[in-house]
Amino acid sequence: MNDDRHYMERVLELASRGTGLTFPNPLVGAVIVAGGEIAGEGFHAGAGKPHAEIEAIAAAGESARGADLYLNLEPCCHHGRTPPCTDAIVEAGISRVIFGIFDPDERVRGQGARRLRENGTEIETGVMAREALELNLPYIHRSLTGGPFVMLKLAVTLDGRITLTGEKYISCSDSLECVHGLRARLEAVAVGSGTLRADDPSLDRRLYDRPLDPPVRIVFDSSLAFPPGHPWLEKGERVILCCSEAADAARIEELEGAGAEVTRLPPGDGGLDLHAWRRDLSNRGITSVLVEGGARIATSMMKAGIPDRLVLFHAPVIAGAGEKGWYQDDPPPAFGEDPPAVGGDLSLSYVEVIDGDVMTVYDRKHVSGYLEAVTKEPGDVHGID
Ligand code: AOF
Ligand code: ZN
Repeated sequence: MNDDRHYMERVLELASRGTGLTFPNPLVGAVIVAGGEIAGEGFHAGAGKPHAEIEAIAAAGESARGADLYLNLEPCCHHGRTPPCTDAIVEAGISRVIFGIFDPDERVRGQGARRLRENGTEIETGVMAREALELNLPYIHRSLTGGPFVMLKLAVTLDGRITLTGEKYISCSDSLECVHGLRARLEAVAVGSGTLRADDPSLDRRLYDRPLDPPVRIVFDSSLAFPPGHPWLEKGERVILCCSEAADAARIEELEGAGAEVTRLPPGDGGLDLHAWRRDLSNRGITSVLVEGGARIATSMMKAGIPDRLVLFHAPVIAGAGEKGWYQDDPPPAFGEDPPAVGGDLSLSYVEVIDGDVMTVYDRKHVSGYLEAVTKEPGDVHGID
């Protein structure tokens, strides 16, 4: 393995320590290398806290002068909640900055790299870009589109069912841990009220490898059956209930009084208008959502073309026709009629074997295009504009 890859792996490891803590900010790690040795490290631990570069520069002290700085993301050059990292890098005398991907935040977009070059810092980009993109995919999506990143995840049997009578879980325990990892990476989790009633899920991150607060819970609940005395509300956790415009005003008041946020959505195919839902989440500042079913919500999501990524955990079991399929083709197309084109621009992104299960990850076309978007230097680097 070459040195750049070696140090970038460490950067990614450090960056992921911020998992679940940095919304709406990205995960960023930093490693300073002087004379072939790591002289300082850092990571971004939360919005408003110091950026990874600043932590690493503080740890390296004087040895940062003339050293190399490795980062997964282009350094910022703007005054946000914290001052620009580019200034700190120049001031510390770092001579070379190696980063994975450009920061698509419109306040950065190549200007961080440009600022450093103008100050005589050598720049290298694209090291482990694919991994750097994957780590911050929700952040990249939100920066490029303005909307939340929506991932639809389902555990299915070999015959595509999502229920198995007598079993709470279809997938193996390692897959379950993997799901808690997804919940940690995304800000919110969404389910339909049917799933909530049937499974009484915790929708927390308890199997993640360190303690994390639960994600924001979103429930599709047209008629507001959600109980105002639900433990999530009693513990003061954030809950967003999505109901129809016809929902009872007194019930809305009662649930809001119990601490829930309630959003009334216009009707859409199979229930509520999911495009309006996505806009509403954006207005509430939600950056990413893991949609965990059930079948009704999964089907509506697919029909409306909402999920940016689809993740299926396939368990090696056949459930049979008595169990529920994840996609509810209702009514089924007549013989000889083409099925509706659903999820037409999804393509396989990668596959992972997880103990006895197989995880397949499909991305929409725009998501597959992000690698090019974050590795190509944005704008004009020669200063003509
Ligand atoms: C970096 N290193 O560790 C992070 C960066 O509100 P602020 O000041 O924290 O700025 C947030 C923006 O800064 C965020 O949108 C992204 O562009 C960048 N985050 N950049 O160089 C870091 N967290
Ligand atoms: Zn910064």
